[in-house]
Amino acid sequence: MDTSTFKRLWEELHDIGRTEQGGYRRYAWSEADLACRNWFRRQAERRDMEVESDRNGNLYAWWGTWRTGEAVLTGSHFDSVPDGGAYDGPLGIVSAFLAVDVLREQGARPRRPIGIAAFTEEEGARFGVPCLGTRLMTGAIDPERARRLADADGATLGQAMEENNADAGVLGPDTERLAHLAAFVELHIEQGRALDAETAPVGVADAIRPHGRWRLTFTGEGNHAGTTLLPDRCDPMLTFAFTVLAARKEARLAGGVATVGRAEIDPGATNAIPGRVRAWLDARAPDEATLGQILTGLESKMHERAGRDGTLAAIETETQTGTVEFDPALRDRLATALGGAPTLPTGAGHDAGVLAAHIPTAMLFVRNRTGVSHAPAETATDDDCAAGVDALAAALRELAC
Ligand code: HGY
Ligand code: MN
Ligand code: MN
Repeated sequence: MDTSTFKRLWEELHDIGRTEQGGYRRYAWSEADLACRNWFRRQAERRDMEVESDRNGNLYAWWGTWRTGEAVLTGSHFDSVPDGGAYDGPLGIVSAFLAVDVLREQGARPRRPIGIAAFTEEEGARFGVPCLGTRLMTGAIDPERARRLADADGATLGQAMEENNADAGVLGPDTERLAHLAAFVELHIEQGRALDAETAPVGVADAIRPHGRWRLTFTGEGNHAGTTLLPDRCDPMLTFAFTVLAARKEARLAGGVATVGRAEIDPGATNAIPGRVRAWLDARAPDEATLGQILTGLESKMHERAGRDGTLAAIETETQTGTVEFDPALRDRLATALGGAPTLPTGAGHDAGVLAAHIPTAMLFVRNRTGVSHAPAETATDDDCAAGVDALAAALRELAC
């Protein structure tokens, strides 16, 4: 793939959902998401690929008709975390269209249908459940629960879909399409720096480490910041602050990671002791036992501290994903097809992680020299991205031609 060809298509998405700080705010069913969807449709039309949207709001472009065969699907997601980078998600979709171009320039005549997917709400940034589009597709979430998921303004997924003329009444498993998928290969920017150490532009994933999201609620007594004596306070902010530090310590001691990047303080007044603090914990570990150890240790220390603060603390699991082992035969077949590409695990969740329980699934990672992701500074070189397109074309050729 010629780097300038990659750059030209890549830059078509540059301004969609971009903030002044240079990050992206592309939330499911938002204006930015619709602009990405329209871009997707134009790319498909330019390539005479049939476009369809499934019952869950996932978009597909097809080279060949999937209903007749065992299709090979690639693709990723458009949506971002707040102020996320440009590459996490969109790189997999742009690379997929360019990989189709490479195959066609090579005169490939696929014996299987090839599809490109844009899965909805992978980050869970708007409705709180990551990989929502593939969880719905595979029956991993109750459609009624999904319909009622609400964003920060109280708008539900159902309402957001209806506003965009998408029928939220049909959300649910997509068994027919799943039954016609022989494999799914997702190309994604690496979220880490392992490939830089390997001096390899592209790697093949072997596993996704266990991870999850927990909602923390700390309840105390709202009161006056100036007139309430310290011994008389039941301040949930103290319990919250302690819990954030305890999460970090439990993770460090156990060999995992824990993050609290989002909190809501009620009422959020400078001169009032808060009545309630809600926060979200993201914890990940090399294995499920370690992840469990982090949560157990944290929960007991959190309650012990709440007792001292005179507050109440609660922890609720929002999503939890065990270790995902990608199909070893597919992993090795692609690593060989890519000339012996390195294989590596990831600590990041992906739609591929959801689909891996249903169909043979693989991921290709494109080198990220700084490892930064979920931040405006996320980047990959055009050369490495072009190498990623060639790798994806080779993978599709190996599986579909
Ligand atoms: O949060 C994740 O691991 C992924 O980037 N959605
Ligand atoms: Mn992400
Ligand atoms: Mn992603």
